[in-house]
Amino acid sequence: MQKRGLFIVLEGLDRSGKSSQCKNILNFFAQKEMAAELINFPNRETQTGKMIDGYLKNSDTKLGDEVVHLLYSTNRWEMKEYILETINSGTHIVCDRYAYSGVAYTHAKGLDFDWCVAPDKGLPHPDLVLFVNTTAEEISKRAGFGDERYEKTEFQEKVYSAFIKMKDVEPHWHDIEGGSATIEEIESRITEKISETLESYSSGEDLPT
Ligand code: T5A
Ligand code: NA
Repeated sequence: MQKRGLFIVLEGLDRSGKSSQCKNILNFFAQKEMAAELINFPNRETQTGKMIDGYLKNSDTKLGDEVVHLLYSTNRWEMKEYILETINSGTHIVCDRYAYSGVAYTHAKGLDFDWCVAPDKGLPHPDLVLFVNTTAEEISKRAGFGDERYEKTEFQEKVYSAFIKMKDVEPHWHDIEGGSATIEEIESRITEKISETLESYSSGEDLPT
């Protein structure tokens, strides 16, 4: 029986290096001759994604915090079947941000934690959530920081605290020490954890719930 693919999520603050690491993970799988695909949220290509993109790039766009939260969640629900089909066909998924970002960013705006969690309940559950743990102060020094709506140090500090809250409620959460580590150092921490997971999950196993 063919083994299903792993569903791996990368999380972290803006500019924490998630996209760079996602590419590294794809290379890691390619070297092992394993099929893997990259997806990312927000998926700016879909109907809801275009609304989110406009909201992020243009600070004049007025959408209530609840509306934005539900758009982000819907944007994930649009991809539910695709995620399940891909994994069940034996292809690994590397996912740049997921429901954890959804909760962290909206909770950071002051909305109730449980309310933030609710709309994503029932989505495919990842095997591994890799949190690139880099603080707001560290990322504020990076290239491009400040280009989009949420890229303000004070707000990123709140997002960071909200991510830390999720550690306690997500059993598949793994901190990857970011900080002053180089892209290569972070990459080796990530691939070590993925190698471990590849060995420990068993054939035909369903996604964790
Ligand atoms: N959002 C998202 C919500 O509010 N709710 C949700 O439900 C979801 C899914 C857009 C925004 O949407 C919010 C969160 C975001 O504010 P996005 O499109 O994923 O989300 O945007 P970002 O996460 O901001 O993407 P970035 O490209 O800005 O950040 P990455 O992917 O974390 O970082 P990356 O790899 O592009 O690197 C950024 C820079 O840092 C350097 C890189 O070379 C690059 O210049 N860098 C490092 N420098 C030093 N040391 C390292 N270790 C480095 N790693 C990378
Ligand atoms: Na950004």
